[in-house]
Amino acid sequence: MFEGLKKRLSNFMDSVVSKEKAEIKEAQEPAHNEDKPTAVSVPTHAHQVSADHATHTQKEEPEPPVPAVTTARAEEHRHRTNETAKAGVGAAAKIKGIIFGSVKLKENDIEPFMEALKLGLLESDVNYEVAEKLSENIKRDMLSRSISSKDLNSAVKSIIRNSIKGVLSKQKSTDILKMIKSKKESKETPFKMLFLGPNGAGKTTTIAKMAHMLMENGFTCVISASDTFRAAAIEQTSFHADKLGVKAIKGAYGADPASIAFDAIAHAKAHGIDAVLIDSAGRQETNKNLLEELKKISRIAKPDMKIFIGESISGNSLLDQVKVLNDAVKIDGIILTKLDCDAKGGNTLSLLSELDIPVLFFGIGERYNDIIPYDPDFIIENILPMN
Ligand SMILES: Nc1nc2c(ncn2[C@@H]2O[C@H](COP(=O)(O)OP(=O)(O)OP(=O)(O)O)[C@@H](O)[C@H]2O)c(=O)[nH]1
Ligand SMILES: [Mg+2]
Repeated sequence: MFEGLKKRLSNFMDSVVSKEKAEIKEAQEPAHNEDKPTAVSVPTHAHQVSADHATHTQKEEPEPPVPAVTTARAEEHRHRTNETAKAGVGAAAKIKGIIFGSVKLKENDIEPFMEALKLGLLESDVNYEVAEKLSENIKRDMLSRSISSKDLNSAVKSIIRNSIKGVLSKQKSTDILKMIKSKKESKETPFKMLFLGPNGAGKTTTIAKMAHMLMENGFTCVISASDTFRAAAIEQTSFHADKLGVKAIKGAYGADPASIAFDAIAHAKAHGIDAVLIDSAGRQETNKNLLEELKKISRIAKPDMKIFIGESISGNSLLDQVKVLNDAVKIDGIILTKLDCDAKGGNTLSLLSELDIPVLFFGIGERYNDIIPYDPDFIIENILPMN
């Protein structure tokens, strides 16, 4: 799951951390060496005075007492020498935080990594603007903080995780189950959901998963088999409906999908059913006729939610697909499928950063319960686990 992004981000983190560690080590080594010799390496005036005295007198005279003033000067010199040595250590320490235990990264230090990060994000299907924004955020965070030199690894990781979380958490929270409940309580059932998106993205499977979820939460539902276009689409819907014990409203192949949705809504109203799940034929965003058909279903069914079903593995095209369909019918929510496959994951970041449409669920397999609510922490744990 999110394999590409995961690899890029941990490579980035490892390279920043190992460079910093190497520099800390380098800065520490001279610091240790300087500590020891400074106190003894610089001869004091006191020693020099007594040595000169011994050479010049050539006699075994008792050494005269060192004048008080000389001792004071020697002390002062020793003190100054030690201070100079400390200042040397201090400079290294300031850069790499040996004394204070923290590192302050500098722009020049991290610039090459930021370029590598941006490239890595692009290769993981994050689009250009988002890759730029994200690496700017990460860079700003890195430069603005003192990072604990003892725990560089987790400190750098936290910075990256927080930047990504900023992108992932900006969407408004949308709880479909709550929405269905409140419509039911105000006796305005059914709650209508239209599922749309490209061919093979997982619309019909996701409808079956949603029906299963609704029933598990005590709601009743009916499925509108409104894909009258693709061969075997109606049988596929019936298969799931039968398995789940849910009614599917069907028509003939080639029939008007909007009229089938209309019938399903009428059925739900007549039987006090809580929700209608409307399937639709897969369409490419470039197919004008199918876009018109979608607008018609939307006009007639008046869905409470139009939900785009997109594949997490569809790379950079995902964002464009959503934009075109959003222009056509205004999308209220997104479900990303196939996260169990080897998705690079970057397109999820792009989607959340670029659009103001909430991601509702993730599809993580082919079974009915392979669907989980959108959760930024789930993504972050997947792409850069804390432990
Ligand atoms: N691994 C995995 N497979 C999925 C997931 N969701 C759907 N699929 C599979 O994707 C394939 C296509 O799913 P459908 O539900 O038929 O997709 P669709 O969008 O209705 O397709 P069309 O009706 O042809 O446009 C099926 O084999 C599903 O089992 C998912 O989350 N993970
Ligand atoms: Mg389908």
